[in-house]
Amino acid sequence: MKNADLQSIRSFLVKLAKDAGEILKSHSGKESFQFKQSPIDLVTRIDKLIEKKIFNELKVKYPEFSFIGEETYDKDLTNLGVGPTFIVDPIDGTTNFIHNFPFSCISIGFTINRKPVVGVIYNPHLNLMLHAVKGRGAYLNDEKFPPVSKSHNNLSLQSSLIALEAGSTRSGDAFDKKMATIRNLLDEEKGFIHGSRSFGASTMNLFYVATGQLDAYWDGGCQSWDVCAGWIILEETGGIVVSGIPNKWEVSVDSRVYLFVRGASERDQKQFVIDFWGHVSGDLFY
Ligand code: LIP
Repeated sequence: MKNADLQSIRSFLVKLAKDAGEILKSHSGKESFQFKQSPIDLVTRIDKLIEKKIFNELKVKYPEFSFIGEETYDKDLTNLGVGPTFIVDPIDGTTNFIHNFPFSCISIGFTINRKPVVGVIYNPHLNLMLHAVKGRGAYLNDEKFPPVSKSHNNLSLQSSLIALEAGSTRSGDAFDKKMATIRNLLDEEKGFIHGSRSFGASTMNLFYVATGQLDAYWDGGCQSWDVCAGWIILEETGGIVVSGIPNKWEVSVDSRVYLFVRGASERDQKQFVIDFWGHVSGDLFY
């Protein structure tokens, strides 16, 4: 697909996200919720309504492309293929949305050959419109992201600020390993990182890694729609994505365990990943 086509897809997605964001904002904090897989995996009628609206508009404009959406996903039937595919989280940060905490976003990614090539994230509370096309840079409200620079230090695990989420799978082996890893990272005698932050929305975590205000984001249990759009936005600012499980430098968008690292020198990024993996408590399976 030509670059011009990707740019026109981006423009269409920006408009879709803007319109959907108005709906999100007007209902934030006003909705009742239902449980999905567990009592901490929440959904509202607005998640479903926004997904339907985005799906309908994409089907009219791009009928030949595939669609994966959080609220219509079926783990036995939905597979990410090599063809052009929209990957949509109608509300990333649904718990924030329910509580009117202003970190809930529309997230629309687009993949070709299973790789993110266009990403649009809109936070209507803070009026942040983030978008990127592969090879064309990342933008925040039409301003190109400035290169990530941190004058106080180079990228290193011990002086890092990292987004770490409890997520919505809060039982079993993967949850135990996740908590043990978070403990390893914070422990004075182990990783001893400067600190961790949990914004309850992968999109917002990825936004702050893309700006360099956070050094990394590690998560397990989230899904392609949580990370697809933010992935390409981060890559376009010089950041990298590897597996959240040790020794896997190649990672697919639907692998569910990820480590995102901010822009820095290739050598520092590599060392950071190796040091980080040294604190991961085993393989996490979801
Ligand atoms: C949530 C993410 C959160 C992640 C959770 C969950 P939702 O998305 O953005 O950061 O840790 O696993 O997937 O459910 O609000 O769209």
